[in-house]
Amino acid sequence: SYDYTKYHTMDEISAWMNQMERENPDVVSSMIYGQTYEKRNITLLKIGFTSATPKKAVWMDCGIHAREWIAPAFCQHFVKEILGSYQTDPKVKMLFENLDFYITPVLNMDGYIYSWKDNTTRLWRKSRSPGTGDCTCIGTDLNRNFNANWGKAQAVTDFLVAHQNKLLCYLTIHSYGQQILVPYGHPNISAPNYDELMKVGRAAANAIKAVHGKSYKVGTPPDILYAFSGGSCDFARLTGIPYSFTFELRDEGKFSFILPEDQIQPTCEEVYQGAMSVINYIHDKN
Ligand code: 0X9
Ligand code: ZN
Repeated sequence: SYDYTKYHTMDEISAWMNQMERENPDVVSSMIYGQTYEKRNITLLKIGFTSATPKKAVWMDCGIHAREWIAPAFCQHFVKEILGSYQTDPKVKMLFENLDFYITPVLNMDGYIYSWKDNTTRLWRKSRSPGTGDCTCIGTDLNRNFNANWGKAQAVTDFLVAHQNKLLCYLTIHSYGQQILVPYGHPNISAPNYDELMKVGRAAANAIKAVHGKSYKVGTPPDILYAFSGGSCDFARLTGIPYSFTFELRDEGKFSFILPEDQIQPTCEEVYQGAMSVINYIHDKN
């Protein structure tokens, strides 16, 4: 069976996605919503009970940045956990009844594959599209281009705008730093529901800490990381999705992007509780 305590190649993850769909036809369907620069299909798993009435939804993407391998590992863990518990855990069952999960395990597929190529490419961050103008450089930072309309960020932009009315929550999974970031990346503007976002973020950090004792800081990027523009989390909030969070997973810098495989399971366990804390809050409020 699939080993969730190891990092997997894109081919393995694609096969795993097919398997999830095949084994859970009642609650999982896949959906292609864009193409990468290298012409791969960007695919999400839609998870939840089918319903005659329209449902609200939760978005989760992993692997915007190629080298952050723990992020796709988390998306896979999350899918495994909810599929393994919705029949027995009444809380997860209720989520399946009232919400759809839209989960993209690897958004930047081209970059992810490139980061698997060899030791010299392991730390690749961006997409693999060529730069514009006369620059010969390759790669677009997909988390700086959510207001400019190019590359792969476009597929997510289109999806979020098209589904904006039903999306309650946008979660984007990154590493590293152990942080829960709330909008915005700009130092002088704050979200209209900033206080509530901080409250929900702090509750998630407490849920994380309760699992293995790890501390995750909560705040806006300028307050606890650095100011920047064009992040997906900002775009989601600006578009009208009320709850938008960036999770920066382990660690705090010792191994940074090369998080050892023996930390996959504990990291995923704690962040699962953090994400569920956010999702349950949003579910109960709506
Ligand atoms: O710089 C980034 O894109 C993210 N950090 S990373 O080291 N994973 O590259 C931070 C994204 C935070 N985004 C918002 N909260 N807007
Ligand atoms: Zn990142």
